[in-house]
Amino acid sequence: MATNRTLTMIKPDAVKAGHIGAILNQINEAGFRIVALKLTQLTQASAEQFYAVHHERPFFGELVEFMTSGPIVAAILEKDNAVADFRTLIGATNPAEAAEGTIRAKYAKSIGENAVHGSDSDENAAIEGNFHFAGCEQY
Ligand code: FUP
Repeated sequence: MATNRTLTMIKPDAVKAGHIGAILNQINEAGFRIVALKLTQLTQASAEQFYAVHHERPFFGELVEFMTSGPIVAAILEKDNAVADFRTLIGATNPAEAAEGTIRAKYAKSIGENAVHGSDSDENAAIEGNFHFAGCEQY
């Protein structure tokens, strides 16, 4: 079933650099409604679970290390066509290839430390939203 929701994380690099407010503002200005929001930190086990699809990739260890290196902001966002529109808003995985004005072009340091996550499908948006938030935390 298609939904109008996506899951984002403001990653440890962007939180450490003080970009939470600017990134949430850009998300709001782009027309997304915040359904759920929290500052939290992934554990080794929860990061490995979240990124299980990448388990065999050569960058998996670095990815888990980075994502557990400090707090993140997790949020569920709602908008028509949320998954695709949010991926447009954040830009390419590699900030060197991200379109001008996108969140990754503005705030990401590298392909590994790339400021934000965005779900890649409606199915994963639902899984990832429920990974971070209980039903009673989703408004
Ligand atoms: P994206 O959907 O744009 O977040 O990108 P992917 O699902 O392909 O990758 C998930 C995360 O793995 C990225 F955010 C950063 C990390 N990654 C690397 O560190 N190196 C790579 O070559 C590709 C991804």
